[in-house]
Amino acid sequence: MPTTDVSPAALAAAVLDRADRLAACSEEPGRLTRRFAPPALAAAGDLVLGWMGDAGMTARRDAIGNVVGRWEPPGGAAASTLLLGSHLDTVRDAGRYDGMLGVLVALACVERLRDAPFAVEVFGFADEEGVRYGTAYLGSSVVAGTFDRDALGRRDADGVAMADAIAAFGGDPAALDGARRDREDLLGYVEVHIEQGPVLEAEDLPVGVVTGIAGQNRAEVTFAGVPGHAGTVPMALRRDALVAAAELVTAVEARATDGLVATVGELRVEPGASNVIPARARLSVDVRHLDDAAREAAVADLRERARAIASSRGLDVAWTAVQATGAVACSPALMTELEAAVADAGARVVRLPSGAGHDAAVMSNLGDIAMLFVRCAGGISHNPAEAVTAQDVAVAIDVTSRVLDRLGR
Ligand code: HGY
Ligand code: MN
Ligand code: MN
Repeated sequence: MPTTDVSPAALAAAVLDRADRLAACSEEPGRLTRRFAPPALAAAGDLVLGWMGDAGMTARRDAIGNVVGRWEPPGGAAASTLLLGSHLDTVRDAGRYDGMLGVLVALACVERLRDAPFAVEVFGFADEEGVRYGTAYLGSSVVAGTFDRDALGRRDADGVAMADAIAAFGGDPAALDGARRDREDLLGYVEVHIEQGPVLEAEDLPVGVVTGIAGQNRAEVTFAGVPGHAGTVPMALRRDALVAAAELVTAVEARATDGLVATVGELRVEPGASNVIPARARLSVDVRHLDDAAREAAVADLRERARAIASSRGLDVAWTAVQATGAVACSPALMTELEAAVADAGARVVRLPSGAGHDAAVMSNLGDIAMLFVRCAGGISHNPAEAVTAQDVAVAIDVTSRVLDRLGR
């Protein structure tokens, strides 16, 4: 839906309408779940490719299925490029703005761009959340050249290997290295994203400038005990895998102190019958902190605690480190541009860290990064109640456009 009125307010309305259209692309009826590589993600990517084409961009998919649009200035091939974007995949039962807002605001800024001394590329990354394979940032890690090829063998809950999912999605597992973006012409990467927290609402501000992105560890822990009859095995003789997992879950919560957050979001029990003592319990552990040493110390403590719990209960335990991403600082030079643009747009400047992970953390391997947070209602995210206002989206479009203007001078 190309818009002739390119005012931030008009484009903000288009962004919200497009977010609604993308939200209809779901794997599950009645709620928004769009993991890596199902037809729902293909449909969402096709919509974005169409809008990119309408905006005068050359649009394509890369080897892992990211959608990439490139806008060239009227004068032809530019010597440098600014990267914008965010992700198009979602968590389960997700909100419609986490990721998608950044792609759509970037697209809106291109729609109002008339001239610039550089090109602009907009990325809609195919997998940032890592819901299907447990590893976050599949899309941006391919672009940044940090993709871990060992992950190609990981299997999803249905036993589908990642390499097969990529091929079925139309990508090419053998061409992932070639999809790495050169860094020579890059001005940097700027990502617009909902805050997913309460600070901007508390400050009564539409946008904020991000200082850094917390590091995160993802692990899978499996306790293995002995299945048995729920009615006949005496409590003292049990080797119950789920009770051990429950002990670790409360230990994870107890370890989250001094700015550290830790979460168990997944728990699978086998064989999974009410009258069978659990033989195996597999849980995810997610640990975050802005300070890498604090995060790594907490992971080491929890790993030791899992071993002690298993030992005290006569069980086996396996702790598999799935992924570790260090904390990343945003580029001071790009932050200065964002802060000036926020001030020029008439908003008070506030700086805030990101507890959530973002593709920008991975894109920092290519060069300078910066992020603009947009207020979201109640700070709610990873939840269908996720919401933004058209007014705040208009400010985000205005500020991001001003950043492009400032970088062009
Ligand atoms: O988990 C995160 O921080 C992000 O939503 N991927
Ligand atoms: Mn998310
Ligand atoms: Mn996100």
